[in-house]
Amino acid sequence: MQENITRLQAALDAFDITTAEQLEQFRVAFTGRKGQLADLFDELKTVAPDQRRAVGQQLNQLKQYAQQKFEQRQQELAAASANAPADPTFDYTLPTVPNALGTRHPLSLVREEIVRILARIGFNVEEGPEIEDDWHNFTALNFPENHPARDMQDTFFVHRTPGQPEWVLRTHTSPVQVRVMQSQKPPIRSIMPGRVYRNEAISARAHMMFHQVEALFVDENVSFADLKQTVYYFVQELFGDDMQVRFRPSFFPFTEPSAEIDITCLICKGKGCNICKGTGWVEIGGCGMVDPAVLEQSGIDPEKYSGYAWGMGIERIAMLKYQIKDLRLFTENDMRFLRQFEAS
Ligand code: 2U9
Repeated sequence: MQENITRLQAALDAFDITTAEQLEQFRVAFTGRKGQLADLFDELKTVAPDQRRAVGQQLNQLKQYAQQKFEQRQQELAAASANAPADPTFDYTLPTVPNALGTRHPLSLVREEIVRILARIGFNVEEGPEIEDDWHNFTALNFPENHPARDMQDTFFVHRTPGQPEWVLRTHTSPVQVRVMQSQKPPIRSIMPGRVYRNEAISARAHMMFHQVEALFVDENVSFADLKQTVYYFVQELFGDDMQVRFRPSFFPFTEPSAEIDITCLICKGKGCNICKGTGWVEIGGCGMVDPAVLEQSGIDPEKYSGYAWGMGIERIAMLKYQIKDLRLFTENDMRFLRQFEAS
């Protein structure tokens, strides 16, 4: 046994550790569970009982010695590799792995494009509160007291306490235009993109929250011809030069006369398909001359000034532009949907 101990001590001393591989070889050969130290501890059973204690102590010292050597070399190797000179075979001019960038939401893309197009012809962006009073959302816009749009079914009411002012989640962005007319003097040329709310069940075609953009131009001698030219310009900038525009007579409480705006169906280019129900046209919004009563309510003299206004749903434009078939995709944050706008 003594001989074995001396031999092992010599082997431990002689073992050179200069690499990580040698460190591992040292561990396997000496200190590991099946190493030479473990073998000697097994042999302890064969030592005469009166010597066993002393030999045991010797073995423990040898084990400590081996472990210390292992740990010391391990630290030295770790320190050496931290200070190691750069790998000469590595090409530092290689491009880095690109960061995964976020994408713009399709509604933001469309809103930004609409704002850019209209900013080029002098429209500025205005914002207003999403919680509105009944007066700005309905009364100032000529909605009679019993108009169905005020009904619980269409409008989210924030307060319905008798004697308290009624607050609503705005059902359109038109109250912002009222606020602009109250606080500014003509000429007014502004657009209002923003979120609006309606008390609707969520489906592929309807949502309780969506986005609108409205345009308002108030000045002396503004006519329906000005409105039509602005819409022609806008549609051709947004959808392309070969787009046709059609105005269909309609009714809104806040405009007179009023019209719906149709454009050539983007899918069949006017030939007729199931998207446009065979008509060759799709609706993108509504428009009209601001009702003189609305101008008056907002503090603008209808004898001196006239104005046009038009409005569109941003979701509707995005659905037509990108051929999106379900409104719910805009709010679900499904990465498979959003990633498709990476390059836009
Ligand atoms: C003021 C006066 C008039 C804005 C207008 C429309 C016609 C219209 C809809 C299109 C689709 C809303 O998102 S939608 O549901 N809008 O048809 N909006 S004229 O008229 C105004 C606005 C403000 C003071």
